[in-house]
Amino acid sequence: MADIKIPGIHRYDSAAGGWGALKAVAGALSDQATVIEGGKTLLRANQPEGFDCPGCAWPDPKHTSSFEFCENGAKAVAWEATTKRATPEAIGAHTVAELKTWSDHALEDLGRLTHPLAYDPASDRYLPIAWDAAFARVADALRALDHPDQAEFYASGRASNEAAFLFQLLGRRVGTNNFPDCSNMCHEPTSVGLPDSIGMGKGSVSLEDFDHADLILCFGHNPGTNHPRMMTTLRDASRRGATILAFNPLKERALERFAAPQDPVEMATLTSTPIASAYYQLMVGGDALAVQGIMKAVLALEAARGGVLDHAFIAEHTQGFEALAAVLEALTWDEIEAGSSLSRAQIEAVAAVYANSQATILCYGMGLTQHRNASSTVQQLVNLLLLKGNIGRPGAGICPLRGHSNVQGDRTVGIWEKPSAAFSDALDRVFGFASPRVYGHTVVEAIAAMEAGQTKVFIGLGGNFAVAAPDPVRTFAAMEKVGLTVHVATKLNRTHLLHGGASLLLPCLGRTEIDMQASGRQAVTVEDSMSMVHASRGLNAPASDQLKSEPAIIAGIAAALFGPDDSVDWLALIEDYDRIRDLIEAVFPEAFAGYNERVRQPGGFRLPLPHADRVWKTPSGKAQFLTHVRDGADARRGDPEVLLLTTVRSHDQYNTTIYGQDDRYRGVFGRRDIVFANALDLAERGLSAGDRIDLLAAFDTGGERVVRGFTVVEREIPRGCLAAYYPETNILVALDDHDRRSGTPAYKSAPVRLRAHQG
Ligand SMILES: Nc1nc2c(c(=O)[nH]1)N[C@H]1C(S)=C(S)[C@@H](COP(=O)(O)OP(=O)(O)OC[C@H]3O[C@@H](n4cnc5c(=O)[nH]c(N)nc54)[C@H](O)[C@@H]3O)O[C@H]1N2
Ligand SMILES: Nc1nc2c(c(=O)[nH]1)N[C@H]1C(S)=C(S)[C@@H](COP(=O)(O)OP(=O)(O)OC[C@H]3O[C@@H](n4cnc5c(=O)[nH]c(N)nc54)[C@H](O)[C@@H]3O)O[C@H]1N2
Ligand SMILES: [Mo]
Repeated sequence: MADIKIPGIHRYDSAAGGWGALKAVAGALSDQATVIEGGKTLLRANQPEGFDCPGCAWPDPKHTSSFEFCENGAKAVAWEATTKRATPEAIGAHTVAELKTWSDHALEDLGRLTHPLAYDPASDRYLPIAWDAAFARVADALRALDHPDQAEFYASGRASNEAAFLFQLLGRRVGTNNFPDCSNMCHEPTSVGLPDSIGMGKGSVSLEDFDHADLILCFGHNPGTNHPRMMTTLRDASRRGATILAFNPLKERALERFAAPQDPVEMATLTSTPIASAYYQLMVGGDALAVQGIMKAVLALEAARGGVLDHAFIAEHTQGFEALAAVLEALTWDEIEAGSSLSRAQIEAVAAVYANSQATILCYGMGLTQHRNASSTVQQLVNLLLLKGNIGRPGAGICPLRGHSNVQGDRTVGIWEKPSAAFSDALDRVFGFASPRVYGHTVVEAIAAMEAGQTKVFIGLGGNFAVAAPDPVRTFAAMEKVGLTVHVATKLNRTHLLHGGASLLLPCLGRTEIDMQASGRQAVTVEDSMSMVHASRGLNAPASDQLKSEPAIIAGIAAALFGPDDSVDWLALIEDYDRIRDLIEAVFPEAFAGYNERVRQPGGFRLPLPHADRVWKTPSGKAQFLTHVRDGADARRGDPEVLLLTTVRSHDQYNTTIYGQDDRYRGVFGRRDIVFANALDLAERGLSAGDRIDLLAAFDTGGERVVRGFTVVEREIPRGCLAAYYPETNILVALDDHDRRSGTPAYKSAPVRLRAHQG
């Protein structure tokens, strides 16, 4: 294989997991000098009395199991529990201009922020500031707004329910619904697409359902890297004889084979469990047509032999079947094959397996949601399930794999730019004010507002807004027009360095740390991908005695803004987080009934999921088959020269946090400046594996959006498709290229051109 000669590119022949995973953790821990502290910390992740692992949102069996080993969870914990410190001296030793030249890795690798800092324009440095002075500056800036919509309240999904609830209350009391959040870049097509179909923007399955499914369909997610604890579930299902079908342009090792690092037999014998029974390498963005093809073939099987569809379910529980059948009838196999790059025979094989399945679960991730028509594609997935009544019964259902460990919970408690009327009314009732009804900004809309010079204050509750967003040419410039930027953060990142001259860095406690308040040690709560709410308690000493908890920082700002006579006693809420949970319960009396009591039960509790009981909260009271006239979502815009670039996570990163330079399961070591390509596409352009190339955004009239000097690596990937790492290639994703309905950027189908590197 030509690739073998490229520096840093090797063949990875082992299964995912196994001894490689154990070695990698040892590496991550020793680098962060947390061998002892981190080791202890790890033993408490996802334990009844421990903290919720910040690595991902996959549920833990009742939070009562023995320690669930997970390499990437361990890295996330070690990165937070590091002994490195970004002290005022360490940060103040450099100008911001200097820091901007550092890599994303180097910025975060300074370690944990220890003191509140304020940007000093005279010296171009961050200098210490007292907490009270910092709160007063934020309050002054918010008070000085001409209009509340001049503020943006960004949230990343690591924040707890308690922090998120206070954050949305602060923003709405200021008077805006501008809550751009990481979900807008992630699973918004789920939050937007599923309610029209099944009345609820969340998954319907529980962990137990995986014990009863005989078929698991995996669309566009890479669990070996991004949801490693899911591998245990998939391995058990596979061993039980369940069929697992993977749909992914890249062959991901963990979906092919997995050795569980916790299984002594697999470890000792170097064996592994095959995961996917069949692997379908569809083209980037080909899912909508692939799924419609599967449905077309399923209907053909029904016509030929009967007994395939669940007619009783369709009649009693759904609307729109005939319209869907008509659209599928009209869709040609040529169109399906060309648009998915799967053959009719392959698609019919999937349909045959599906037709015979008694209980099917469909899982999906970012490979599905980050496209120009993603909300519609999510609805096609639901259509497929509805055909056989695969929602709302044991062993069946839809399973969106959420990203950040509490992104779902943040939305539940109100981080949403489009609040429902019921929610707004409840807030007004509980807090006695008129909350804003005009919808606020998504991430993409927030960037537009900043670009237009409308934004005076940006407050970020975690995250790395500008680096996570598309098109840094425009986004970075937009960020530098904001009057005051405020970041509640654990570590320094590039977004913190982009501001319009006034900026505050407010360091907070992480999940792993003890949160001590007036009434004693506090727990926070989080919701996993399957709507289980449970408590999380840190156990490490805080990284610095200056840190405040996220809820305390938000309350500090609010108290400074609204004064001591405010109707909400912000500082009293912080003394005991039970009081915040009581308020959440007051706003959501059904979902969170008995919150404080139930969250103290081992494993917590499950939020109500009507669709899991076949109660459809749609206007018609039925689940809807939804069809979509082809909505011109062709990202290539008919240009055959244009390739579609999908941007993915490596094994050594957490979103914009780059732990290391390896991507072990894809055989990439010590580098990230590569692009995976099909050999024929290279040959056609006179290129070969190992060549240095430039990637140009295809429809960029400014000509500025280029990635230069990457190396091409030949991979088995469908013609016309490329894959590279995020965030290095975000410059190729246009801000205007997003799912029309949800605003989620099309990070997974950026139209690009490839040329030999021009030095
Ligand atoms: N260790 C670790 N864990 C994480 C994260 C992390 O960065 N690191 N991030 C967290 C977050 S916020 C999220 S959202 C999740 C992300 O978890 P995933 O959804 O697994 O994330 P990605 O790496 O973006 O890629 C998804 C997969 O989609 C495939 N893909 C790309 N384009 C397409 C397509 O057009 N169709 C199909 N069918 N597949 C496609 C890619 O090849 C890749 O295997 O993980 C969470 N957990
Ligand atoms: N090209 C491309 N772009 C993408 C994606 C993609 O697949 N491709 N994926 C998108 C997705 S799915 C997502 S979710 C976004 C991620 O967008 P974000 O959620 O904004 O980004 P993160 O990289 O997760 O944020 C990392 C920062 O969070 C802070 N942090 C870490 N822990 C804590 C904590 O406990 N509290 C606080 N207050 N701060 C903390 C640290 O300062 C750290 O630098 O990126 C999106 N961007
Ligand atoms: Mo995400």
